[in-house]
Order: sequence, then structure tokens, then C-alpha cells
Amino acid sequence: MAEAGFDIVIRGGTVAASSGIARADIGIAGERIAAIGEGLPPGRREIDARGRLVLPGGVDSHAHIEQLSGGGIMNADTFETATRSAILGGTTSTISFAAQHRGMRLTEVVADYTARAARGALTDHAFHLMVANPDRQTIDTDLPALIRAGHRSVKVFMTYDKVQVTDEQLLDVLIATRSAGGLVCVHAENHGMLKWMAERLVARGYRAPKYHAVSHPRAAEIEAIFRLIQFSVLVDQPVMIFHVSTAEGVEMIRRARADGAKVFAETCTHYLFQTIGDLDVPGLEAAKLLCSPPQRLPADQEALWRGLELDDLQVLSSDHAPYRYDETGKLSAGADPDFKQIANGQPGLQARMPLLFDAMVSKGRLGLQRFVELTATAPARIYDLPRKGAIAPGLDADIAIWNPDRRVTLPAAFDDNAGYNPFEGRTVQGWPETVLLRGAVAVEDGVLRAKPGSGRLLLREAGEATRPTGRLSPEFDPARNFGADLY
Ligand code: DUC
Ligand code: ZN
Ligand code: ZN
Repeated sequence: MAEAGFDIVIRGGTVAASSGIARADIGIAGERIAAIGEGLPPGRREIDARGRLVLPGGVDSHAHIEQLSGGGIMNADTFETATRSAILGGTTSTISFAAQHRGMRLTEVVADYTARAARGALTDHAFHLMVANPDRQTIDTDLPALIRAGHRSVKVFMTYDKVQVTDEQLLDVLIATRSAGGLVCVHAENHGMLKWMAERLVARGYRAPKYHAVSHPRAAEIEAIFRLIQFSVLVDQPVMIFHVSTAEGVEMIRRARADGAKVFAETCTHYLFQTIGDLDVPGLEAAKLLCSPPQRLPADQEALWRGLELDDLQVLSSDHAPYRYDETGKLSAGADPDFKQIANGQPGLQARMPLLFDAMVSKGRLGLQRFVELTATAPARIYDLPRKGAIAPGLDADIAIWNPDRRVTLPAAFDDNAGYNPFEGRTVQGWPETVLLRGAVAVEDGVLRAKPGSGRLLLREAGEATRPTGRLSPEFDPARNFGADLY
């Protein structure tokens, strides 16, 4: 393209491009990055980025937005409120859930979420297909059709009464997804252990929010991750293990990957910045922090960081799941709930990038390149968003311009609709001051400019992460199973 045609030039920043980190200008034409280089000719608009870091917009691949929980509570955000908080925090693409519940037709669920996001979203967005009603219609027809139509990731729960899939249903989902070309994301905790622990705790009077963490033993995560890996290997279907919280979980994933299993894994902001100790506060305050799996120990945090360093964990997401601290959300069961009655989840779309920038870039843990990889490039690659998560000619101009010197004390509430901020009072260094989505300035010096509905649905082609390894387990290999065709 003719260089004279730049609509915007971002000038003089330090750019974390796919080709490396260097001082450069970025020329944007229309929605795309057209050129990266020194001394680009003037654009119709110039953005001075001297002294700034110019990074790809974040990709948050695990957020619950305008979603009905398993317990029947609508979470606090609309697509508008969730994604405005995302973009103000430097995230330009979100993947949230089209959440089926029992009795619902998956095709209708997807149409409903798609329409609501089209009206409200300020980020580009895709959906994980959440399967909680794995009947024949869903497994044989709707799920494969929706995957082929471009919704290339599926989500299932191994626990929670109202959404859980059984082992057999999980295998059905894995096989159906394999046939259509998608990735299966899993909430991996052992259902029986959780249920038994919770009942035993409540029966003995341990009702306070902090006992939620006791009711989700680390053994439940370890067991379910182990089981899930075996299922994935049995049918040769890639999986993504959501929100890994334990050192043992990381260790099992490391071993499985070394053995050639196609297993991806994420952890989330709160597991790196909160521990179980944060729940030990008087009254119901800790309800604000309840999430599943729960926060663990400092030693687990160290293991998660090590896993992120070694690429055992490839993705850092928020698991944004906002419920207000009132009768519409956390206290929907009244003023004296036991921990089982408190909705799980905390807001995190806006805090994710600044907290991680501070830890990884300002304080130097793993560094700038790994920050970009874990928060943007890897989720874009794994979830088949080839125009997102990196800065290179031809890609969407989704760019966050960070002031690496600015110190911000995180406020009591962010721009989502949760009404509180679990990271309130922490001071971070580094802030995304200006954010572009597909070449449009969405945030300018911290002020929101984008309009609801400006985000676009991202339909996806099956990419590398969705491809089976081709290593058939003995029982699925006709050469070794007496000729049975099980696919
Ligand atoms: N855990 C989840 O798995 N999803 C939403 C919120 C939570 O805490
Ligand atoms: Zn989950
Ligand atoms: Zn979640």
C-alpha cells in the first residue's frame, strides 16, 4: 500500500511487534496495520508514542458476560459494561460464553448471545459453546454445525449439579468436537469430592465464605485434571484446562505435554495475586472473592509462575464473572448465606492487563515479551484469531499504548457493573492510556471513545490447536483394536 495513505501513524514508541521489540512507527490504513518502520510519512492523524510501549491489545479468552449462572443468577454485566471495562484495561478481544442450560437448544442460545453482544460489545468477541444439555440433538447435530460455522471452542464442566457433564457425556463432547474441528475447554474439578465436602462443612456449622475454599480441595482439581488428560488421550482430542490453580495440576500438565498429549492450560489473574489467606476476614466480605477453583497457597502461586515461564501454561485470562455484593448477586440467598449459596466469581476484565503488566514488565517477572505472549498472542493463536494478539503488517490494528511510568492505585470499583474491585488499593506501575480497535481510537488518554456495538463477532477457522495429534490410543486404532471403527 502507498505509505502516504496512512490514516493513523503511531510515532516513536517502543513497539512489541512479532518481529521483536524496537523503536518504530506504526502506519495504520483503515482497520489494519499497514507498515512498521522508522520515519514513516505523516498520517492523517498522528499519535505521539515517545516514551510509551506500543503493544497488541489484550485477548481475554475466559470471561463470563451477561451470562446466566448455573444457579440461575444473571451476572452483573451487560456486554456493554463488561467490554467497556475490558477496553479501558487494554483488552480489545474477548471470548465469553454462549451458555446452554438444561432444556435449551444450543443453536438458540448462540443466536441469543450473538444478538446481545452485537448490540452492546465494544470489543471484538467470540464465544465458547457451553454445553450443559448434551442430548442427541446437541451432540450429533447442533454442536458440530455451530463449530463448523466458526465457534471453534466448546466449554464443559466436570462439576456443578446444574451444568455438569458425566464422564460418558464428556466423551461424547470430545468426539463430536473432534469431528468438526474445535478445542474443548474444561472446568476440571471432581464433583463428588466438592459436593461431599460442602455438605459435611455446612452440616457441622462451617458456613462462612472462607469455607468455600475448604470445600474445593486441591485433590478435586488434581483428580479431574488427571482424568481429563486420560480422556483427551483416549479419543485424541485437544483440550484446554481452564483456571489451573494448583502446583500438582501444573506438574501433571507438564508431564502430559512432554508425553505428547495435546493439552493446553490457562491460569487466571486472581490465582497469581490472591491466596486462601485473603478469605480469612470477618463477616461476609470474603464473598466478594469467592471463585472456583479457589485461591490456594503462596507455593502454588510460585508453581503457576514457573508454569507460565516454562509454557506448561500458555494463557493468562481473567475468568471475569461479576456478581454485585448485594441481593442481586453475592447475597441473593439473603443476608446470612452459607458459602454454598454465594455465587462464584469476581470481576477481572479491567484489572488483568494492568496487574500483569506491573508484575511482569515493571517488576520484571518474565518480562515484556512473555507478557504479550500470555495475555494476547497465545490466546489469539490457540483460539484461532489470526488477525489478533500481535503487531505485524496485515493484522488488525488492535493496539494498546502503555505509559510504563504511570502509577495508578486501583479504585474501589472499575467500569464494569460489579460495584467493587477485588484488587482495590493495589498500586501498579504502567497503564494503557490509549487503545485502538481495528484502527479506531476506542480509548484516548484514558477516556472511552468507542460506542456500544462497535465490537465485531469473530468467526473462526479451525487452526493448529484444534487438530488431533494423529496418535491413536490402542483402543481407537483399528490396527490394534481388532478393526473396530470408533470415530
Ligand atoms: N469459576 C468458574 O469456573 N466460572 C465462573 C466463576 C468462577 O469462579
Ligand atoms: Zn470454570
Ligand atoms: Zn469461568
